[in-house]
Amino acid sequence: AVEAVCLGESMAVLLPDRPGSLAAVESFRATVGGAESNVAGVLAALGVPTAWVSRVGDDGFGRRLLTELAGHGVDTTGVAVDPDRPTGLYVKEGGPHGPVPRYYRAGSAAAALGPEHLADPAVARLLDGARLLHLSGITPALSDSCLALVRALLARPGRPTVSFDLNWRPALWRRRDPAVLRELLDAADLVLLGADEAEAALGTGDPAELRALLPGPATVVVKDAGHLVTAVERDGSSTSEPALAVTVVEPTGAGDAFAAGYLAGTLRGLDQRRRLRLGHLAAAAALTSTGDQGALPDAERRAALLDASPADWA
Ligand code: KDG
Repeated sequence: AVEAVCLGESMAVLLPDRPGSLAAVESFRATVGGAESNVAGVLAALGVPTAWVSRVGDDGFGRRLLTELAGHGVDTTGVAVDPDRPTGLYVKEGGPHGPVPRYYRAGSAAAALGPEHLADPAVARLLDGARLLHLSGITPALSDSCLALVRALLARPGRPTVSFDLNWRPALWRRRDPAVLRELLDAADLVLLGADEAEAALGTGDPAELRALLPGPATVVVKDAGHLVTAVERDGSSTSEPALAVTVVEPTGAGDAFAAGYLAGTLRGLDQRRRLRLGHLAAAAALTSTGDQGALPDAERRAALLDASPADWA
């Protein structure tokens, strides 16, 4: 049975053949991406039966997404195919401060997601059976109906535990009020965010201040710029764990991988320190590979790494 459900839009991704303005790019490599489906793929790789719930267009990019996710062992029975709207697309343009996403996703199949999709029998079955529902701050930025869906999921009677990754995407909030994010995060059970994005979206990246701002969730997990991650409980007690020192090949997907590792550890009943470590391990795999998802060490190696003493760890 499916233990975890990740809901959100995924897109086709076009990677330019050179850094800099798209005006000068001659060719692109096509791949796929999407925060929540990245989490789903890594959860599945970690042995957690996981479904991705979304909508795609009746087009080649949509079929590519379904094939890719199924290839990662993710259940896609909750993904609807929209006959009228396209699969979203984004292009990564190289900017002076790193790659900037250029989105072509307004009016996409996934942007049409709304509360009525919870009545879809395949989606209802997944949500009723799962222990964990993973959402992100991208979905409520996509459309009014997507925001309504996120609200309905959080208010759903008997809903699974909800984890919510802030995933601040300023480009998606230009014409919407991001103040709603605080209300959504506070209604979740577990919140994951980076200190810098929390500063931009919520006005503070400080773990204690974030805890005061978000009294609802049982745990708030804050990743700081130096890659120390701190899980703060409701009573203010906290556990911090540093990231692995790795040579970064490509950072995309590392935050999603961290979330998946942390969530897999939570579902497996690991203690807080090992949850954070499993998050760091999964993030390290993503950081040291070119795709959104890297190859994880096998289960035996993971267990050894999770038990390593801090001196062995760095
Ligand atoms: O976390 C990686 C995602 O940012 C990427 O895959 C695209 O989901 C995406 C988004 O909306 O930015």
